[in-house]
Amino acid sequence: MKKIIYDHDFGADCDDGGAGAMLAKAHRDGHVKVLAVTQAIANPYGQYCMEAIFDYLGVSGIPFGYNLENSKFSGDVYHLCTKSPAEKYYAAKKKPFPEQQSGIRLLRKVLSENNRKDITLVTTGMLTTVYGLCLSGPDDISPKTGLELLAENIEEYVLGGANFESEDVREYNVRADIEAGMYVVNQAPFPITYVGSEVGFYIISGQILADQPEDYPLREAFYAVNEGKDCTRFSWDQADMHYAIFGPGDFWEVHRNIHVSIDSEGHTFFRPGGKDSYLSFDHKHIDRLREIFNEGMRAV
Ligand SMILES: [Ca+2]
Repeated sequence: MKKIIYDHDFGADCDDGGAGAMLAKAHRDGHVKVLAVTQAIANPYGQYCMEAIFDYLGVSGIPFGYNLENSKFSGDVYHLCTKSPAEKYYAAKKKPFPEQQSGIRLLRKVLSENNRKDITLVTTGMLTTVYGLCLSGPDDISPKTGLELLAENIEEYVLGGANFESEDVREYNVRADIEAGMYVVNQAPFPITYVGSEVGFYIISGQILADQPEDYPLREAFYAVNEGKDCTRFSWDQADMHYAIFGPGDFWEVHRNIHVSIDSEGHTFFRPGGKDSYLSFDHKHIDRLREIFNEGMRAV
């Protein structure tokens, strides 16, 4: 069974939560085993809300890691779609918010205990966590560096970010933390499979959330991003997660042996001959993928 580590930036946007719901259900239904869920932003409500979605969908026992290492991404904008549903969820359950543990330390522990190159790492946010993990040195958890742990345990890294349609686009996930983006994209030695922002941009999903129970945290998150008027959104992170869980299948074409780089403003450049890959898809599949993403986000 495929093992997955998921790192996200759920908070300012809602598609990370949609990807999280798809992942929780794939775990619950025995398609994958989730080893850890971590966050790139320093917004605890984003992770509280992600934990609430997993709980709502009947998934427990997965370790969640919080960004306790830096506060680059904190403040109200990162609470937009997660604070209110998280507060309501735990208040209704009469439970305190979950305890916070360091995501980077959690990942070092999970990787050091795994000892096999069979994990899929999927990220749907800025590259802050991966960068921090790469730079982490030997400690009480492992004598190995983060780079060594990643190289020994990650079979595929599915990175939601960059853009393979236009060099004019400054894609958010690679430029939001540009120091991390330039390191992970330009210097990190491990191969990366990119799901560029042009993929999810063409698939609008979330329609099904209108019919879901009002106490489903993902439903409120989607409405919050649209000021309560609508519950649909681009499917950047769901596209990333769908490939990470199910592989190429009938939908995704994987372009291999590509060299990918970004400049200091976040523009993407790519050419043949390298360690990386990127996805594309035939737009005749848009309607079917929207249905699949909606079904993946459905609670009842
Ligand atoms: Ca995201």
